[in-house]
Amino acid sequence: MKIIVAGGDGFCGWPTALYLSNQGHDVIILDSLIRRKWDQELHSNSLTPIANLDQRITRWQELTGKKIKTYIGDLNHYDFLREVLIQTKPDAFVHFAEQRSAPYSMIDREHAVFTQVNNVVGTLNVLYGIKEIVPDCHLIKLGSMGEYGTPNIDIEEGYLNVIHNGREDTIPYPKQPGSFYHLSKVHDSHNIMFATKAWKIRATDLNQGVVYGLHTKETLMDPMLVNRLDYDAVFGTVLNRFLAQAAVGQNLTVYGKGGQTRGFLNIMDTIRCIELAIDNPAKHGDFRVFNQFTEEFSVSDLAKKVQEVARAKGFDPHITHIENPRIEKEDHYYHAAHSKLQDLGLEPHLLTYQVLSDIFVSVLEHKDRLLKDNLLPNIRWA
Ligand code: NAD
Ligand code: USQ
Repeated sequence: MKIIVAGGDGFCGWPTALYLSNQGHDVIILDSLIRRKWDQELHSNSLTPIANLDQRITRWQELTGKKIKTYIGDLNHYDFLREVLIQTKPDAFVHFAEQRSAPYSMIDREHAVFTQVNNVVGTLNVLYGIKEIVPDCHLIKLGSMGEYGTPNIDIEEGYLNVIHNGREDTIPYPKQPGSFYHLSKVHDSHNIMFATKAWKIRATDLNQGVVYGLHTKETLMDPMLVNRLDYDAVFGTVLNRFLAQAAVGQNLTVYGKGGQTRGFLNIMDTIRCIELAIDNPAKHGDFRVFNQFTEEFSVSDLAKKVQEVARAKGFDPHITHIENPRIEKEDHYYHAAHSKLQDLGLEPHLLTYQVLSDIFVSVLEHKDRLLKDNLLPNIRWA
């Protein structure tokens, strides 16, 4: 198939593009490269030294003979997107290309506005582009488990059956997100749902949990193909952050009580879930929603797991409960359905001691690049 991977220079997009290329698909990366500029803005870096996109795809072609075409541009620029769709006529459009950090969206008004415009307008343009140029193209859009928030009832996959005043209906599951970033994902979901109904296009919204790890079979083929790994308090996600903190002898920063529970998945399962969505496309007019995670953990659980793995390697990180910079429940019920991707064939890579230990070893290899000033959070929700 011909597949556009928008956001293909990023943490999830790069290994997905390589994997799909390796499976024989004709892969096209579309990316504005803005993620690299945010590193400059935040005086931050990827823990792993990442090559530029040209070097990456050149190396990939040298190693495998497979060509990945790139288009450098912004989804917010419709003329650019339109031209890419006309030239490539994709069968599937995998959409990772958003500002994905909750703390970044909470820096100030400008960053909140930027995040919502970047994400919501970018996705709206993709919807119009598909309608106008490639109406059969399957949109596979990365949403977030955080769209649902942490309700005191079970979370379903996208929809909820409700009986109200004696009448029954199936409605979109209520959304109670916890940042302007997560809200942008909710707005995207509503726009996609409306567009699929109105224009009979086909879309899958993948409500992904927090991703951990960095390597995949393809990124391990050569140092030039290594994936990025964020550990800073703005873009680093919690488990990768704890591993980086342990590697440089810093405390593991549990925010508040640490009972915050989320769905998690290994980056290797991210790429497989995308493949499953591509291989089993949504029907025209169908707004399909999958919850994309494999296990639930509290933040405190994860800190303890990292502490155990680090101790076995001769480190002794302390777990510290620091004041929570976010407004979120720190002790709550959490039980979310996530069977649809497994029904399609996902075989989860679970967070075993060995898996965690292997990721820790990869983090240790690059620990000298870590900028300690970037570890503690300084963006507050209140
Ligand atoms: P990332 O920041 O590493 O990559 C995103 C990529 O998109 C970057 O290369 C960036 O340059 C590009 N981009 C952003 N805005 C763009 C625009 N307007 N036009 C063109 N390119 C643009 O993020 P990631 O961790 O790879 O996340 C990818 C997607 O998955 C995001 O939509 C995110 O919300 C979602 N997601 C990520 C996680 C996670 O834990 N990383 C979890 C759940 C969902
Ligand atoms: N947390 C800590 N200590 C830290 C960092 C985070 O206790 O040092 C806590 C946070 O307070 C939060 C939880 O860990 O309760 C998860 O935080 P995170 O930064 O790992 O993840 P989050 O902000 O939710 O965002 C990430 C991705 C985002 C994606 C989301 C999936 O950056 O793109 O949408 O995970 S989900 O969480 O399911 O919404």
